[in-house]
Parts: sequence; C-alpha cells; structure tokens
Amino acid sequence: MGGRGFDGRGIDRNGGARDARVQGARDATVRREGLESVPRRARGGVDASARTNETRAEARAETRDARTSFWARVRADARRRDEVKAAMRECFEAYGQFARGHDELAPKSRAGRDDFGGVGATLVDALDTLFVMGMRREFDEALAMLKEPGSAFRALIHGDVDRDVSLFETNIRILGGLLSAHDLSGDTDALEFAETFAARLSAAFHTSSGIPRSFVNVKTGRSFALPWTQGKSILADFGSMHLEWSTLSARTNNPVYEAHTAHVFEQIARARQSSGAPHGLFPHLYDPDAGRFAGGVISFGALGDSFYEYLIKCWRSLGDLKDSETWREMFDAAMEGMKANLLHEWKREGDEVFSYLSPIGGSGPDSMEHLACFAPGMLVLGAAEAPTQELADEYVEIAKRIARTCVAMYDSQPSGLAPDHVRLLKSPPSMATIDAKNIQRPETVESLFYLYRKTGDQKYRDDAWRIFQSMKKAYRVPGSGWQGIRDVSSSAPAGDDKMQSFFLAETLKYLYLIFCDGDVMHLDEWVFNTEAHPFRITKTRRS
Ligand code: DMJ
Repeated sequence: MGGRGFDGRGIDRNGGARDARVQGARDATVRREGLESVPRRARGGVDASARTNETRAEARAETRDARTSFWARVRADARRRDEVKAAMRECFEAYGQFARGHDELAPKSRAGRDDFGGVGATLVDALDTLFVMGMRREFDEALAMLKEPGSAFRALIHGDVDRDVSLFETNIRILGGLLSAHDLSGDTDALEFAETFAARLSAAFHTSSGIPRSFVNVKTGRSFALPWTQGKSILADFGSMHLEWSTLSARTNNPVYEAHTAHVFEQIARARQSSGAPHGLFPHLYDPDAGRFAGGVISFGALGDSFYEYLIKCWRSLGDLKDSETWREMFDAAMEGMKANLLHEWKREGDEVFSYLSPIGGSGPDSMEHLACFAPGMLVLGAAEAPTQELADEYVEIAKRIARTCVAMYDSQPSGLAPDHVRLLKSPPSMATIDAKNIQRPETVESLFYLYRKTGDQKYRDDAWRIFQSMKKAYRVPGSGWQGIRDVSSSAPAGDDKMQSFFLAETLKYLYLIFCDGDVMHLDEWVFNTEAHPFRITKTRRS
C-alpha cells in the first residue's frame, strides 16, 4: 500500500489560514515542514566527533547559514501568500463594483457578462476562496447577496426563469460552490440552495440510458445536447458529477441525487470492454438514447479530463462509495491506458525527463492542451494509498515529468504565461503554439500545489510564484480586475476582457494554498472538486 503522504491537520472552522494567528502558524510551519527542507547536515546528521575544531566551526557556520536562509524563505513564502490574497481581494472588489450578481466580470469594459445563465457564477465560485483566505466579512456579504429574495441567483435555482444551463459547468461551479460553502461554514441555506438547484438539474438524467444530456432548461426541464455532438453526451460532463451529487445526498440524507450519478458510473463501468477505446480509457462521446459510447477521440484534455480525476477523488473521499474497489481499479486501469497510449517523452535534461499527454484522435499525437496539466495533481492523489509502493512511486515520478512540461509551457513564452494548446517537437526538443491565448486556467498551479504537498520541494513553490508574477503583470487591469490574454508570445499582450470565475475559484485558491502550511485544507480531510471547491472527506483513512 502506497503511503498517504500528506502531513498536517485541518482548517479552522471560523475560516482562513488563521490570519489572526499567523505568526504562530508560521512557526508551526517551520516545525512541521522544516525538517523536510533543511539540508540534512543542518539537522546534525554528521559525526561531529571526528572533526577538527576548524571543520566544526565550518559546520556550525553552515548550519547557521542554512537556518538563516530557511527562515528567510519561510518569511518570503508568507509574503507570497499574502500577495495572492491581495490579488483575490482586488478581483473580488472589482467584481462587486462592476458586475455584482452577473456571472463574470469584463474588466476592460467594467461590465458584467452572463455565460452561465446569469446565476452569479463568480459570486458562488468565489465563496470558499474567500473563506479559506480568511476574508470572512466578504464571504458573509457574498452569501447574503445570494440570499436576497429577488436575486437572479434565486430565480434561476428555483427554475422561475426560462433558461438553458450547462449541466457540467453549473454542477462544478454552482452546486460545488454551495456545497463547499456549507461544508466550510455550516450555513444551512447554502445546502438548501444546492438541493433546490439539483432538483432542477435532475431533469437532464431523464434519458433512456440514464446518462444525462449536457444542457437543461431549469424551468421546463427540456434537456438537449450540443449541436456538434449530434445528440451525444460528453464524458467529462456526465462522468464528473458523482462527487457533488453523492456529497449532496450525504449532507441532506436524501439518496435520490447519488442514485442518478451512481447509475451513470455503472453504465460506464459496464462499457469497459465494449467502448472501443484502449483498455482503461473511454471515448469522449456517449449516445444517451442508444446507451453506448460513440466517437473515437480519447483525451485527458477537454471532454475527457475530469472523468479520470473523479475516479480517484470519489474513491479517496466518499465514505459510502458503492462499488468502491471498482472505482480504484478503473483509476489504475486508466493510468495503465494513459501510460500505454497518451504519455510521451519529448525532452531529457540531465536526469530530468519531460513528459506530455496527447490525445488519440482530435488534435493529434504530439499536442498537449493546458487543460491536461491537471494530471500531475491527479497522479499525486492516486499515489496516496496506491495498491503498491512501486505504483505510488511511479505515479509521483510521472506527475513530476508532466509538471516539468507544464511549467516549461510558461517559461518558454515572453509573457511568462502558457499557451492554451501546444505541439511538442522532439528534435530539437521545442514547443510550437497551437492556441496562443491564456485564459487564467488553474491546471498547472493546481498540480504544483499537489506536488508541493506531496514532496515539500521548494521548487514547486518557486515555479508557482514565477507564474503568479507573470499573471500579475499580464492580467491586471488596475482598479477593475484581472483578465486573460490573447497572445502569450507578446511581452505586452492584449487582454480578452474576461475575468473567469474559475480564476477566483481555482487559480488564486491553489496559488494561495501552495504558500500555506500543509495543515490548511489538509488533503486527508478535504477533497477539491474539479472547480477547486473543497468538500469534507467522509472516508475513514487507513493508517
Ligand atoms: C475549470 O472550470 C475546471 O477545472 C474544469 O474541470 C476544466 N476547466 C476549467 C478551467 O480550465
């Protein structure tokens, strides 16, 4: 059995990284994380008796230097964490000022945008980040805004408006955000809202196979697919719901929600031999009427990604997971399938190998989407309690190799930000851009966060900090929020006039957490959904 591998304890229920007790927490950080990071000889691991006075003095000086630089680093990382929090404050204030109640903020236009049905997506998505960062006043105000009787949010979740919504996007953002707000703060209205909304979304499951369609009208219950799919449902959509729906059932004591998504899992598991994909993997489309997989693209990027992520997250986190061992087996089989079919090497530097993940079909064998950079984080979770130590070690090694490529995607650009999609060239090893935009995605910093929690290696914090500084330089629109950019190859790129709700839900949260003590949102106590909303783990950990 691979080790659990996450040190520390849990979060303060009153919210925040214990800002009020920050120095104490800093000291605790040093005590817990310190020994992993300080060079071994600084811990007195060398036989001093055999030394001359001179070498003893040298050793003492080295020890002093190591301690000084260690403390300096701890202080620097605390400052970095505070800078991320300041960015969150700036973004949230701009949203409140210019786009209050709308789904997202357009920073340049200083206006609101509604791409998710006008449900106030940023407000819900940001809730738990505010809580985790200790911005309790803002958290309370945001929740109060949602509770206002005439709010657009309330109208939508009750189905009072004739509006089509994406099942996936509203599940991960709205249901996820409400459930985590409830789990963190104990607010019962947040849970009630989640249940009200899930009842509206449930109509999407009314198909002959029980696999939901991707869009649903919250008023009429009419569900439909995206036109380009010709009536098919998308793996990442229907395959990334069980964490939320099972959590909802557990918190409300109403099994009806998890029954929908457990049935979906059974259909997927049943199709293992017949899906047409290599062992462990699945095509990205499913015909909900015929009840079978369709379409040849197999990917850890768009349309596939979070299905694989949820295999391990559900197994690791849900106490009452039906067919529990099948989830773990399917995860390990998916990783086998990934290694055999999607994982490639493009570069070696000294001892370091750079790997990437590209799809079968779609954009082709040498391409990688930034979206697939979530995979190192998933592999780190897979390493915890893996069937064998060898497998655990292998998962972490692959995670490190893929993360190197993801970081190189940032470092290779004049803006310091990654393109959304690249092609990897082997000789000479280089990257070509397929899609030059950068829309504030979280996946790389998410993986750096998991790798840091797993290894304690300072380089992951330093990588995250470099990325954050590039974001600040390129995204920031002073006084009106942070936006994505259109072309990473420019050192002064034009903005896309959109502050993604996932920037506040995910990117800034993971950046903040990487600079926090491992106690804050401990990974044995909290599971993050694919939009980085934390739910309390109900599975009892094996020691
Ligand atoms: C987020 O909404 C989620 O992480 C989702 O699973 C994939 N894409 C975006 C961010 O890139």
